[in-house]
Amino acid sequence: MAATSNVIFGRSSSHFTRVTRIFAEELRVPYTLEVVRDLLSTNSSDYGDNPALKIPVLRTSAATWFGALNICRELSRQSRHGIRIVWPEDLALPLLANAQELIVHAMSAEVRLIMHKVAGGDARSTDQRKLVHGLLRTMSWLDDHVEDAIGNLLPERDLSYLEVTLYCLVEHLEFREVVRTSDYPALRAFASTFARRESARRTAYRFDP
Ligand SMILES: N[C@@H](CCC(=O)N[C@@H](CS)C(=O)NCC(=O)O)C(=O)O
Repeated sequence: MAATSNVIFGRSSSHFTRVTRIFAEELRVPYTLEVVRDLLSTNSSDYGDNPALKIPVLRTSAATWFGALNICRELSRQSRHGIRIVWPEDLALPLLANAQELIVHAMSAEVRLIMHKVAGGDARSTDQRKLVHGLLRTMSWLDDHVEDAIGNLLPERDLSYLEVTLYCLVEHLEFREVVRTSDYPALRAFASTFARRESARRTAYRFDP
């Protein structure tokens, strides 16, 4: 393992944070998790100096990286483990590129729904209802296409950003009780296969104390 001073600012209950932790585990890159306790804070120093007030953030001895994809790429550069990763830009088929787009959209929609609730907003407002409709249709699309999408990923891969983000999304919808995943059997089947990985077991969602 490479000696690093990687600090991930995030939460054990956050899906974007979990994406980076699964990558760190798969890449065998050490890190510590600095828990961001108050997601309503408007002080960027509470978010590892991210001006967007978002997690995750990675701080290394050399630089700071904002956002899950940037962090995964930096972890991959640090890794000596030599695994084959499929990144979003490798997804040339519309099926795969659209799936990746919809997965990240659903993750962001979920964040907006949860933050709205945490801030005491009205769940029946027009924009929130549209968000829920879009999320449910997105989940149905993903359920219809997941088998085909996974089957079209490079067979020789060890890991893909698409699978890690999809796994973190599906588990998170259930964990935060945003959407019942029993309505999406193909997504459940995908998630239960991915859940067998050591990296998934070591990063299970929980609320930080
Ligand atoms: N584009 C960012 C999105 C990160 C994101 O939405 N993180 C959520 C937690 S999972 C967050 O910071 N929520 C607090 C907020 O939206 O105010 C990424 O890919 O990392």
